[in-house]
Amino acid sequence: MSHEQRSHLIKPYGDTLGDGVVQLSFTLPVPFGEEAKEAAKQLARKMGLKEPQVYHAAAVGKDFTFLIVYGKCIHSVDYSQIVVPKVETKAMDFYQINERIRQEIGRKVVVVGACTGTDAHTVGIDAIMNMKGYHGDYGLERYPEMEAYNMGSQVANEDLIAKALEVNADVLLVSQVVTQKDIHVKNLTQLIELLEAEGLRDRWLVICGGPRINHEIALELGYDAGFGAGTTASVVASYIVEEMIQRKYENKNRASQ
Ligand code: B12
Repeated sequence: MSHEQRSHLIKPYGDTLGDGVVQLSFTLPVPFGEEAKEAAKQLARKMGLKEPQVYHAAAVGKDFTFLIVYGKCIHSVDYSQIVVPKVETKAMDFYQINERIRQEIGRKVVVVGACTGTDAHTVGIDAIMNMKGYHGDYGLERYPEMEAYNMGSQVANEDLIAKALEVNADVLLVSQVVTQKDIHVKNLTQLIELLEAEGLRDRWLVICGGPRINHEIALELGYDAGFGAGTTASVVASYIVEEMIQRKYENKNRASQ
């Protein structure tokens, strides 16, 4: 294997490059003591860690032990083979986005968002839509060239669709935070099925987001795009605007053919 190829194989880095050192923390259902530490080391070896060492162990109540273990990972991955589908739109700022809408769309972009199903987490959708935004990045309600409707949480998919029809939306934004028993997958899938059944799927850009959502999952579930943890409104708005402009030109081209 050439040096070039070898250099793409990566593993974690602790003291010296390529030493593989990682830190694990976990709780075992046994009382604090030497047996708990030995059990942690044996588990770490089974996980592929060489020379495991217990750096910290503490009782969590009388029957549980919390442990921090260091060890050397024996595995590596070939970084040159990593492919991650993601939204490729170049992010613009608040001013550039509004200007782009004025120039290229010529009317307000209408966005309806909600955290759907039984999911009661509003903070994520608020971060994207509320006036004050998130991380110093204004939410969509602040954009003069956007009309943003935030329906809050625990919104039924049917109600989201009804609102989108009522306000003649361009975009649906769906937030899913709870993922227990894959409830997010069921819920996100139901929305797409409803849209398809009503012949509405191609009418809107449909975007989902949440801490365990990414673009790849979103595409698999039939969405146009997906955004995960740490997303800011301007990143989403940049995607919306560029995608709408691209579709506008594609439709024009199709019509003139
Ligand atoms: C605050 C909170 C609550 C609050 C919610 C208050 C509210 N008004 O939202 C309360 C106390 C009500 C709550 C309740 C519950 N919670 Co809670 N909660 C949290 C907590 C601590 C923070 C979530 C949060 O606000 N994050 C901050 C926001 C900004 O981040 P975010 O949601 O990821 O959003 C960002 C991105 O994901 C993205 N994004 C999100 N949505 C969208 C949508 C679009 C369109 C786009 C583009 C982007 C996008 O952009 C956002 C900004 O970057 C998390 C743990 C954690 N630290 O994350 C648990 C957590 C989410 N909750 C959890 C659970 C289990 C529950 C309960 C089921 C607990 C219970 N047994 O009752 C209930 C759920 C009830 C229900 N019906 O939904 C679990 C979920 C586990 C899982 N994988 O399913 C977590 C992870 C805690 C845990 N470790 O167990 N919770």
